[in-house]
This record gives sequence, C-alpha cells and structure tokens, in this order.
Amino acid sequence: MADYTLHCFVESGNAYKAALMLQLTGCDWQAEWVDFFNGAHRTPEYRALNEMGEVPVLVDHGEGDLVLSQTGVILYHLAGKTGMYKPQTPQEEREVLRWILFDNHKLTGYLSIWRFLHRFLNKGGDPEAEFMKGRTIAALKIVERHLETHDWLAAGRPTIADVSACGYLFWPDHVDLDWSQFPSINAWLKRIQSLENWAAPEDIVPSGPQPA
Ligand SMILES: N[C@@H](CCC(=O)N[C@@H](CS)C(=O)NCC(=O)O)C(=O)O
Repeated sequence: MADYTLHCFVESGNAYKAALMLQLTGCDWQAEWVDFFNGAHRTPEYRALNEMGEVPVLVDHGEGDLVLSQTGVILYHLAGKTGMYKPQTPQEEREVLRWILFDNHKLTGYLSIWRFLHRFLNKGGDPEAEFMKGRTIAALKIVERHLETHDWLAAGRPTIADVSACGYLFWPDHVDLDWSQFPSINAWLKRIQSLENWAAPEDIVPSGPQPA
C-alpha cells in the first residue's frame, strides 16, 4: 500500500492542490476516485470520512490512517512531514497562512464556483455567475499586483501558499477571461510549472466519465 491515499477527482482544483503537493514532494501516494458528479461526496460513507462532505480527503497511512480534510490542512501536514515548501520563520508562517486563507476565501473560493457555473452548468451569463466572475477578477488583480514585485506569494521561494493558489489556474480556458491582463500571474504559473516533478491535473488526478 502507498503511504497516502487521496480521495479526489480530476475536475477539482482543490483535489489538484493536494495531488500537486504529493507529486512535488515525491511522496508515495495513490488516488481514490470520488464520483462527485453523482453525489458520492454526500453519501453517509463519504461523510464518515469527511463530515464536511468535501473533496479532497487525504489519508496518511503512516500516521495510523490519519484522515485530513481542507487543503490548507493537507498542505501544512505534507509540508511538515516532508520538510518541503514549508514556511521557515514565524514571519513566513504568517504570510503562508495569510495567502492560503485569501486563496480559500477569495481566489479559489470564487473562481471554483464561477468555473462550475460556466463550464459544468452552462450558466455563464447568469447574474450569480457574473457576480462570481467579478469577485474572481478582483482577487486575481490582488494576486497580480503582489506578483509584480514578488516571484512567489509568501516567501523568497515557492511554498504551500503557491501550491494552494495555483489550484484552478492551469485551466485558463475553463472560464471566460482575458488572461493577458495578468502577465505576472502567467509568469508565476510558468515558474511553478518548472518546479521539479510538476504535473498537470489530468496527469495525476483520476477522471471518471465526462460529467453530463
Ligand atoms: N476549502 C475546501 C474546499 C473544498 C471544496 O469545496 N471541494 C469541492 C470540490 S472541488 C467540494 O467538495 N464541494 C462539495 C460541496 O461544496 O458540497 C478545501 O480547501 O479543501
């Protein structure tokens, strides 16, 4: 058995954050596909694993099958165990936490819902989708401004804050956006792609049948 099992599905940028971290740190892991589009995450079995009914969930077999949910927690756990992509000082710790919270709330938080409405529900023009689009653009502008003067979000090197924030950004054509207005984000994504062991979501996270 592998050291870790990640409950995941390829359409999830949240799952990709955890998978990417496992990949970047060279962990021995296996994927357990979640049939999200048929509601597998709402079943009693899945809720026994994660009462929040969210994907991803990471099981750390080396720690007595420790079950972890919330990507921020998963990323911190893996950084602690591998010593990679982790904050090294209290100041870096605060910055990493600050960007992960911002990502969860404002960047991934809005972008994932906009993408879901636009790409999977075909409701791109609806007022809810337009609202989410506006909030996503506002969050991207904040990240863009920061990256104009920083190579990485939280420290002078890549950390789990970068792994978190890039989760939904390798699918530029999944939302209706002019990415040329974010040159610093584009350059930062290229830096992430050049990290050793980087892999695209489709190459490391399993897929099921195409969602209808
Ligand atoms: N803040 C959570 C977000 C996880 C999340 O929302 N995952 C989606 C799939 S990408 C989900 O499971 N949604 C189910 C729901 O909201 O009911 C994390 O970082 O793990």
